[in-house]
Amino acid sequence: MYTTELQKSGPDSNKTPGVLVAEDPARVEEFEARIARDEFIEPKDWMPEAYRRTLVRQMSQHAHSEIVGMLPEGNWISRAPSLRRKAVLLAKVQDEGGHGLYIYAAAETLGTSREQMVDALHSGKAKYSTIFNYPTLTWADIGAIGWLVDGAAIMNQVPLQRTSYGPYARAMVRICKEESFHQRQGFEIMMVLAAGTEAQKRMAQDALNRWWWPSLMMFGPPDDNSPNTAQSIRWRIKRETNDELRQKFVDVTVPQAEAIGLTVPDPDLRWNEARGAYDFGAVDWDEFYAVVRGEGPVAKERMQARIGAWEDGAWVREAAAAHAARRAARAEAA
Ligand code: FAQ
Repeated sequence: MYTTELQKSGPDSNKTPGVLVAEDPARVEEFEARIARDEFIEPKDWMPEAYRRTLVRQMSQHAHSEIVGMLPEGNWISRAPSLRRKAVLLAKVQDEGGHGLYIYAAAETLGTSREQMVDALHSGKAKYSTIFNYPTLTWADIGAIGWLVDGAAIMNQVPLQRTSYGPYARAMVRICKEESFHQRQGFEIMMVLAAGTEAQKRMAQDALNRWWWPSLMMFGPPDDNSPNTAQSIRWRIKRETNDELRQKFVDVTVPQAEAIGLTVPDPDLRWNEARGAYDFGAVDWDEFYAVVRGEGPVAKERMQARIGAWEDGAWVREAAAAHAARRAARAEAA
């Protein structure tokens, strides 16, 4: 029985954090059988409280990542080198905003409000992906983000199309299609720069050098140090582990770098014939945990931008709520 250890609050006492309440074993058994049959769990279905909390944690972090992830690229819309690049980047950044909204909406079906999730982000209680705490210094960084960051995001999100919670899985279907376009536009930027002047090629290589290791960190800590993976795999929330996905990403991306004449900044990288996969060097996990703790190079700027945008947008939320209330009152009167 998994629930008793994880259970911090039961369905009847879930406002009391820290209270250990066992779930009804018959309901848990039925829930586990549904998971084993690969059925989707839907919002009105019974679910263990720990399953619900795990989903809210992962989905809200995921939604926050999409929204915070708009900032590094948004920063380059006004400086894109051509009208075509500007239009494409604008569309991409808007897509990321849309992804955040789908996932927030899916998370709300678990009984948490958008305000609660946003408040957790702004107060530092909720995490967002470490990758968005690094600065975008040159135009090539926009290529590197599309190629590597969206590439890593797709690798992680394709299996999430079969995650066990229905609304999350369905949101992922559209998101993956859009991420695929994002990855290609990033790769195309890198391809053009890598085939350009010496200075452009240097710029592309420098972006790859800076974004490679943080991209590998996106997959989370190694499996033997990942407190959530085992249970999330049992619940089929995660379909593949952090290390499995990281390996797949390396295997797919290294030949892409070679194809455009760029060098992956890892002296230990080599093809392992026996494994049919690349061996790669050690990720700097001290850096990862420092960034998770909020010590990333531009972490403060990112949070200031998000909090500022939320405060500046208050009048829009108020006006929309007033409009909805007036419409509802009119409909009731009619
Ligand atoms: N950054 O036990 P695990 C994108 C935390 S979307 C920060 O392995 P889990 C699109 C983790 O929360 C990118 N924190 O955790 C885009 C946990 O802490 P907690 C986001 C991290 O959940 C592209 C602790 O470490 N994608 O990029 C990170 O089983 C371009 C222990 O870790 C998703 O969120 C990290 N990298 O596995 C947008 C996908 N890794 O919460 C704009 C959905 C781990 O217990 C531009 N999420 N932590 O306090 C997932 O698949 C999982 O949540 C993982 C982590 C794999 C991220």
